[in-house]
Amino acid sequence: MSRLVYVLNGPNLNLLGKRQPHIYGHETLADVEVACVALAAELGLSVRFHQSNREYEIIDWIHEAREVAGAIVINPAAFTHTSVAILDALNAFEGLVYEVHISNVHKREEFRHHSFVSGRADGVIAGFGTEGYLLALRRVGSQLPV
Ligand code: CA2
Repeated sequence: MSRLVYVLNGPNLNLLGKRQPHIYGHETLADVEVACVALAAELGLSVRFHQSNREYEIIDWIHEAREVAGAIVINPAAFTHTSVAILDALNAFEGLVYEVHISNVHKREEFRHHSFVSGRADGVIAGFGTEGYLLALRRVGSQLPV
């Protein structure tokens, strides 16, 4: 099983650190990428880190991951609550899937309480800020064979 991990980010996460810091914190997505790449190196993982505002691009990366990756860490952002297409793509991926949310979606509006992706995810992290990505990577590191 490959120790390559796709870290995928959904719509508007390119604004991380630039708006709504009371909800999503001060770190930018570029900061998160740097932290993920550094931790991955420590854990003997490699990372491909992507963000898109377009659902089809996220689906295409999931398809790509099927061929090369052992795990996907995904923050689908608003697509979490709407996208059967992302769920279907993840169901066609055989490796580990961890779902990450920066905020605690269960403490927020009712429409954020349901996730299509959780029906496939092997684990879900919500409300740990951007540290959630690193926690998910640590779990990938301990779950994938060396
Ligand atoms: O808490 C999370 O990580 C979310 O996936 C973030 C999504 C939201 O729709 C989910 O319900 C929970 C929103 C991402 C938008 O990110 C922004 C970051 C900074 C400023 C504006 C938007």
